Amino acid sequence: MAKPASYKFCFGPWNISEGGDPYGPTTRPPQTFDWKFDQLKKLGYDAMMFHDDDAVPDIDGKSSSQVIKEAKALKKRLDDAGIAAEMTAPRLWFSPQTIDGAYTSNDPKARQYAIDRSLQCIDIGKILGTDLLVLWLAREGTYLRESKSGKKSVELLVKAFDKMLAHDKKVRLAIEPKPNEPMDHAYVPTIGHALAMAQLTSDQKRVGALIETAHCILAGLDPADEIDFAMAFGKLWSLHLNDQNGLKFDQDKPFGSANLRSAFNQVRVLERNKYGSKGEYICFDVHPFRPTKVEHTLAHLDNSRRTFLRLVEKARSFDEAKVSQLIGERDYQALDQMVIEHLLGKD
Ligand code: XUL
Ligand code: MN
Repeated sequence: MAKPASYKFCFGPWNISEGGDPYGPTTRPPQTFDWKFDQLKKLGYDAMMFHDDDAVPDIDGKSSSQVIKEAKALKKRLDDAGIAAEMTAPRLWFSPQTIDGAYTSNDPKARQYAIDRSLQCIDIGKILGTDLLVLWLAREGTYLRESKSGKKSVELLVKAFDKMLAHDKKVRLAIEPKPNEPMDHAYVPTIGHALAMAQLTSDQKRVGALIETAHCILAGLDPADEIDFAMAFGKLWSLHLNDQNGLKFDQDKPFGSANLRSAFNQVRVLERNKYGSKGEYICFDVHPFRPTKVEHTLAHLDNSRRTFLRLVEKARSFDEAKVSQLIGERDYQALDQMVIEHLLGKD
């Protein structure tokens, strides 16, 4: 029998966070990048995700030669530690230039800033050895519908994507949809929207998607179905597994924390579609709960990976022949109970 696939894992420096929320200050001291970097391998992870300013802090105040110098120094550190860079992503939602949106801002100077910063982010990715540019379109949407045109915004997004595709013939864009937060309504809320947008670009083969569990749930959709949908198009190039307790603020809970059955179904479709066989990583976009003590600051990352691996075992030991039999008999009551008892440990 062929050896079952093994998975590669990653997280970003922002996933070791300090517990601040809009209603209160941080609850843990910040950890340095160096400390986070050193924990990665110890936790059994293989790669790190980088916003452009995770890779080069205070990026806006630096000359391009300085940015390149710092990216090269980071690449050396990554190589020395045996850590890969999974992706880079322009963090376009912090800057004063993007208050009214980045690629879809009503201000042409803001749009240019967003594009210039994205092209620079592609260059950083190239130095770090990744061709994957993740685009979470945080401020591409509206607080009030009358302030922008949806059709014009699609055109502006496609124009921005085309500039990125032309800038580097190897780069692949992975759009990370999210329906809301920080915006009231985002222009690219689901995987269907992301893949439809890909069709309008100058090189649709290089435009794909990243699915985040919590973002699917915020859109009222089933994460496993979204994964299946993207993989039916060969377009799932990265994944942010986490969890989310319904239609609330973006919670980024540990994987499986709110809905273990949904987590099982996500793992089952990943297994069925052989996610990872083209080098794709399992990334956990998770955060510690606000009350977490400093000594437990890494538990959410360790736990998410452990839960994932346990669910891989559960997916592999799920009696698929029995499933087919029950489907054939249209005995969905028995199928439902079979899933529950399998997850409870009674096989
Ligand atoms: C925001 C989110 C981001 C992206 C990376 O909800 O998920 O952290 O994953 O830019
Ligand atoms: Mn994410």
